[in-house]
Amino acid sequence: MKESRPSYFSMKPRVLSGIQPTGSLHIGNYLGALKNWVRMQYDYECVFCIVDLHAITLYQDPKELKQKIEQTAAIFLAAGIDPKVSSVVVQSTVKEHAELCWLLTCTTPIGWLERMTQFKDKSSKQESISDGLLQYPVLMAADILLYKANAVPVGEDQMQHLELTRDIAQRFNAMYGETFVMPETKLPTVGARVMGLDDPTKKMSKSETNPGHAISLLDEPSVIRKKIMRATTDSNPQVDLETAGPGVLNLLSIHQAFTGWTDEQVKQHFQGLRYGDLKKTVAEAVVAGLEPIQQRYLQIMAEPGYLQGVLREAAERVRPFAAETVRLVKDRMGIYTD
Ligand code: AQP
Repeated sequence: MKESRPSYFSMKPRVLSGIQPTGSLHIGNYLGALKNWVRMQYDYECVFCIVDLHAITLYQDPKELKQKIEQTAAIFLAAGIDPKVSSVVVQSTVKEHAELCWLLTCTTPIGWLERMTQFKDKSSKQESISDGLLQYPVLMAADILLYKANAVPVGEDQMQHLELTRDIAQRFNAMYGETFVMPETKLPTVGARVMGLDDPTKKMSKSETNPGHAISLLDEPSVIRKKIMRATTDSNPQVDLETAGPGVLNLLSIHQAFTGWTDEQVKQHFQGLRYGDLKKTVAEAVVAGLEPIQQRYLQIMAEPGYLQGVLREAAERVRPFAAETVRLVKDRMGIYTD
C-alpha cells in the first residue's frame, strides 16, 4: 500500500513534540522544548501536542485537567507557536494516537519498558502503578511515528524515550517491512536540562510541590524575583566559572538561554560577580523574557472561542495523515481494514 500524502503536509521534514498538561508549565519546559519549537516551526511541518493521554498515566483531577489542557494550548500560542503554520493538537482528539499505541504495545518487549529511568523514578513514588505508566513511552513512540516525524525537539530527560522510539520503529520495520521513519532527537544548545532552584541536582519538574522549585511561565515578576533570590547556590561569595557548583551553573545557563549571550559574554559579565548581583541579573532576564508571553497569554484567554477554534482546526487538519498511517500499519500487520 502506497503512502498517500494528504495535501496539508508539504514536502518539508516533519516535527512532532508534546507537553503534558499536568501543572503549570515552567521555564524548563520553555527552554528545553517550547523555545526550540518556535524556532523550528518555519523550517519543518510541525505538530505540537498537548499530551493529555500521557497526563492520565498518573491520577489527574478531571475538572482541573480540562482547564490545564486549554491553558497549555494557550501557552504554546503565547510562546510564539503560529497556528497558521503549526498544528496545535490535543492528543486525545485524534484517536489514532491511542490506536497506534495499542498496535505498537503488541510489538514492544515489556523488558524494554521496565528499564526506562522515568518509569522507575515515577513508579517508585506511587503506591499503585497503572499499566499506562509503563506504556507511557509506547504512547510517545505512537505520537511520533503516527506523523512519520523526522525530528523531535525535547529536553535531555526525554532522550531515553526517543532511543526507545527508534528501537520500537526498527523492530516493527524488521517484523513487518519498512513502515516507519527513524526520528532524530533535537536538543537545544542551552537549556536542555534546567534544574530545580531549590535543589540543582534535580531537574525542574511540574510535579514538584515545593513553591521555590520551579518558575512557572505565568509567575508574576515579583514572584520570579523572589524565587531566584532564594535559589540554592553554594558557600562561595562570588562567581568563579572554574569552580562553580550546580546551583550557580544552573542560574548562568538559565540566563544564557533567555538572553542568547555567548560564552565569552557570560565570562566577561559574571566572573567575580557577587551572588546577589548574579541573581538580580538572572531574575531581570527571566522577567523580561516571560513578559511578552504572559501578555499574549492573557489576550488569548480573553478571546471567547478562539483557542477552541485553533484546536479543532488543527485536529481536522492532521487526522487524514494519522488515519493513513494507522491504516498502513494495520495492513502490514494483517489486521482487517474496511
Ligand atoms: N527541567 C527541564 N529542563 C529542560 N527541559 C525540560 N522538559 C521538562 N522538564 C525540563 C521538557 O519539556 C517537555 C515536556 O515535558 P512533559 O511535561 O511532557 O514531561 P516531563 O519531561 O515529565 O516534564 P515535567 O515538568 O517534569 O512534568 P511532570 O512533573 O508532570 O513529569 C519535554 O520535551 C521535556 O524534555
